[in-house]
Amino acid sequence: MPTIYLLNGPNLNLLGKRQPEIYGSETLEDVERLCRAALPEGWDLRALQSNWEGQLIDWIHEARDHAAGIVINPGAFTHTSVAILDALNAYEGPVIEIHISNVHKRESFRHHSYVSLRADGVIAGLGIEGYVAGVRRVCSTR
Ligand code: CA2
Repeated sequence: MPTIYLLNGPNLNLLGKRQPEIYGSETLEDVERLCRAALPEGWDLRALQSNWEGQLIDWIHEARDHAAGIVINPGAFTHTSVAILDALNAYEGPVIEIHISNVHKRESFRHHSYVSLRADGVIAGLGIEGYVAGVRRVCSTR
């Protein structure tokens, strides 16, 4: 069964619990529920969140053999992590980068993304709808 890896990075476990003016009031559980609802028949989702860079990298390595695509919000690692970029470069399927907020409307340090050097698509500023669009895109490119 084709499986999408939905990866969320640091602090995104707080979604819906803090800073609703930036990130909205929906939780990560809501994200997973909406993404599952968007899956075509016969597809599966593996939804994972970690505050640890190495854990995210291990899941990206696992995705090499198990995932039909990766939908990833790397959180602040977006702007810092060559290691996550390297891991994604070793993955062959589609990669969609998601940001809940419009990072380009925010501080300049959020304007650069290492992950965008690999991502096949980048969605920013659509709130949690961006994740659903990312999942739909992976399904339609297969
Ligand atoms: O807009 C996004 O999705 C970000 O990836 C979120 C990251 C931020 O560092 C990026 O620049 C843009 C931060 C995630 C923190 O998430 C929280 C959610 C609720 C409350 C506190 C933090």
